[in-house]
Amino acid sequence: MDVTVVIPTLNEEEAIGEVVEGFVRQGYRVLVIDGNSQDRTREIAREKGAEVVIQSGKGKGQAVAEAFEIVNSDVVVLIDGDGSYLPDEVEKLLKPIKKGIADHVVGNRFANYEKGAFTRLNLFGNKILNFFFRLAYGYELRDILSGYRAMTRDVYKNVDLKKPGFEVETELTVETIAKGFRIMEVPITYLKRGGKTKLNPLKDGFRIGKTIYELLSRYSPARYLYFFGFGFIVAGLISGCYVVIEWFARVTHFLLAILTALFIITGVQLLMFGLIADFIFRSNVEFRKEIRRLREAIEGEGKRD
Ligand SMILES: Nc1nc2c(ncn2[C@@H]2O[C@H](COP(=O)(O)OP(=O)(O)O)[C@@H](O)[C@H]2O)c(=O)[nH]1
Ligand SMILES: [Mg+2]
Repeated sequence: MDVTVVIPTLNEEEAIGEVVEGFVRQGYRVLVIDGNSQDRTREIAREKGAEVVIQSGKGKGQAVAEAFEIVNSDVVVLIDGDGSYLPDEVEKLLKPIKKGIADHVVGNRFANYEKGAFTRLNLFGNKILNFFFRLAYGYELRDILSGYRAMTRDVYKNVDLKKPGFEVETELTVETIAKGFRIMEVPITYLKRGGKTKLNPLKDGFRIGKTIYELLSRYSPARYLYFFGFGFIVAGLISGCYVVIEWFARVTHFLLAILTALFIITGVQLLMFGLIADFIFRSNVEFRKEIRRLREAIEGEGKRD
């Protein structure tokens, strides 16, 4: 299996050498995609044996998308250049892909993290965003924002990355499940980073939350509609109870009664639309899976001939 390690960097001179060396030592090809660092990042990376490219745009997301266009190996490993992940643990990520049981493997940092690797705000934000993700998408994942992952060519060539910045991990995760690829998590170690973080916990945290929500309407429209429909029905039930209680006390609220009916009808309609959307979405995913399976079967035949 031909593997390329992709490392997006922005002023990571403190740690990049060790990260690149850790992979080169194991015989992997390393591509550093740099955001025009103002320190010695590129020089050090080259010295240690990485290929270095300067990204054409701005942000980690843009850098990753560009790297995915340049690379064409069977598998891509994505990792931060800040020394917070261990190159020696890469086998853990590659194993499920080699075994053929996953297309995208994410290193779960919560399994084993060094004290101080997450700030308190960071830990809290991560937990909230992961919880929000599980609620919205119904996928049992614990660390959607991890920066250490491995993907097959099928995945990294097919994901649509539109966001420039730190929303990239969210997009990678959502795109993978929406397109019917198999994603799984494996426990990894997470260390305190060398150098300063480029992520602003509030601003980027908010952007990530917004991305989880936005992608939901595109990829799990059913749940999006269920949320709305459920809201309308609850509102209808509350105003309905009020109308009925008042009616027993011989007070009739005509307007509120009409509003109640509208709330409930709208709510039920939305649930029905959700059901239909869910059906279309699911069969779409199934179709993609089936097409991929067929293509693999045909390619397999071709090789045998
Ligand atoms: N090429 C490129 N890399 C970036 C940019 N912003 C951050 N990075 C790199 O992306 C990786 C993750 O960023 P980091 O600050 O560690 O975020 P955190 O892990 O979420 O705290 C690091 O290797 C950064 O150097 C950017 O604009 N361009
Ligand atoms: Mg980092």
